[in-house]
Amino acid sequence: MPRIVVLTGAGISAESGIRTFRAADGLWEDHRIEDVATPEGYAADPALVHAFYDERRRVAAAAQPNAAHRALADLEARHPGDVVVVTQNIDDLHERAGSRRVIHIHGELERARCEACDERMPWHGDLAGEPACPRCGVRALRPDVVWFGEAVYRLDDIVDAVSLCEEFWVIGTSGAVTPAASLVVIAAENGARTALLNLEAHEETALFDDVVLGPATATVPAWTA
Ligand code: BJW
Repeated sequence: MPRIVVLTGAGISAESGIRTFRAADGLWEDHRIEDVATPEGYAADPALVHAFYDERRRVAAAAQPNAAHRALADLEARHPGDVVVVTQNIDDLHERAGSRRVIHIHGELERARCEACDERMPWHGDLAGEPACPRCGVRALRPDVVWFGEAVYRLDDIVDAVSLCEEFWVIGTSGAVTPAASLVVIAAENGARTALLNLEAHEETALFDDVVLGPATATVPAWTA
């Protein structure tokens, strides 16, 4: 089991040019994330939701990992087997920085899932225009991401790792979305030392043993050095 579990959120990719969700500029064409990232929102307007994710796939593909992603990859390289990153982000900047053990609790932009046959597959292009599923031929492909009300990925593995780790660090997330936001309670109850590295304090800040405020590209390299 890894000694250090790191939970990351949109804040770690902000300085790579990927917008966070709940900042003042967090709206997408006047839609809140809660309106586009739900099964109900998708059922009501699939073209809108595809446009939202197609744009984000292009932005993420053009973005580069920053010093915070690289610092976590360096930490894992220095301590093989000791570090796992659980990311809420659907971009692949941790992997491109060199992190090897990454769990995407909310899915991945570069994957699609067929709602007809449940096949999941790598996907690098647009989903607008409703391409057919290569397995069953039905035009029912959606981004392989987790929307509100849907079960997150690999929660059992994540809870096991968080329960047994010695250090639980949370980087760049508002703590507004469960179950990811509840992991700090599990870590603390099981004796891990907990740290929050975030641009600003938020409602969950009091749950952590250590709090380091500032931009991730400055705080994470210093914290992991
Ligand atoms: C920096 C920085 C810098 C900026 N340096 N820091 C009623 C109905 C249905 C569900 C619920 C309900 N009530 C509660 C729920 C549960 C719900 C939930 O939590 N809702 C809340 C909103 C109340 N959760 C769920 O539904 C989850 N599923 C679930 O519970 O399933 C139960 C179930 C079990 C079994 C069977 C079936 C069901 C699923 C949650 C899915 C969340 N999905 C999204 C979209 C994913 C795809 C996509 O990316 O589009 O995940 S929503 C969005 O929020 C995304 C993010 O991963 C997630 C968290 O956001 P994050 O990362 O924290 O970003 P921000 O913007 O909020 O914060 C950024 C932070 O960074 C800020 O604090 C900044 O200060 C900081 N920052 N720059 C450091 N440079």
